[in-house]
Amino acid sequence: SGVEAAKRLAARTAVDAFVKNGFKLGIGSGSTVVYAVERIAERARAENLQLTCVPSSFQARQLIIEHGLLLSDLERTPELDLAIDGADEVDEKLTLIKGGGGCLLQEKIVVNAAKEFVVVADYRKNSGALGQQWKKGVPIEVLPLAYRPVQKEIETRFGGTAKLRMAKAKAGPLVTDNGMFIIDWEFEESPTDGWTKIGMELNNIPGVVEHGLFIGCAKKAYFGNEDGTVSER
Ligand code: DER
Repeated sequence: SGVEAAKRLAARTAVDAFVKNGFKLGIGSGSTVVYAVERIAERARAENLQLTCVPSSFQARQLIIEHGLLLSDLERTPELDLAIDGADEVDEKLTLIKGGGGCLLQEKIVVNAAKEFVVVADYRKNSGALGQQWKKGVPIEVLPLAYRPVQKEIETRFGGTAKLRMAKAKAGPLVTDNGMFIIDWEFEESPTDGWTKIGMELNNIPGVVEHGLFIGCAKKAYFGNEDGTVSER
């Protein structure tokens, strides 16, 4: 499909531009990063690249293993050269919403451990301001016991609607790789003075483990377009 081809194009372009021999890589989660891992494995074989890969989810761990790439972890490889991951939305300043796939906690830790972070996405994620394209809100990882007070505090302090994310293939709430719940905070409008202040306040709510606003992390974003071109930001 047009979207899948666009994801693949962005992923392959980013891998070819940034992945170098000897790199310690942080591997993101979701559907776009699958194409990046495919290209990484292709290049590793063709160019005999020595790479070490650290996953940001069970899914990423499976991808690394399935593609025969050297699997490591943050305990053995705490400093990464490059993290590659998708996003749900990217604004003009490269502020991201992530967590649509429920993997934001480990993703943010892996991104933070990397010298550089490159986003790979299809054209639907290319946005002027958060909320213009992505309508499911900011994912927030919370301790299960605290989800109700956290919901109330978010709505009281920031407005909008804070919804507990329910599982699709399981009865009850979605449970993350870390045993947490996710609240999707559907905010009313993008704050004109930027997301930094809200990001810090969200992190200070007792029971919030992490949120899906990635502010000032990404070095570059590649967007695959429907016409077969790639846009960069
Ligand atoms: O859940 C996540 O953070 C994923 O990276 C998500 O933001 C992007 O997933 P996609 O590549 O399947 O759209």
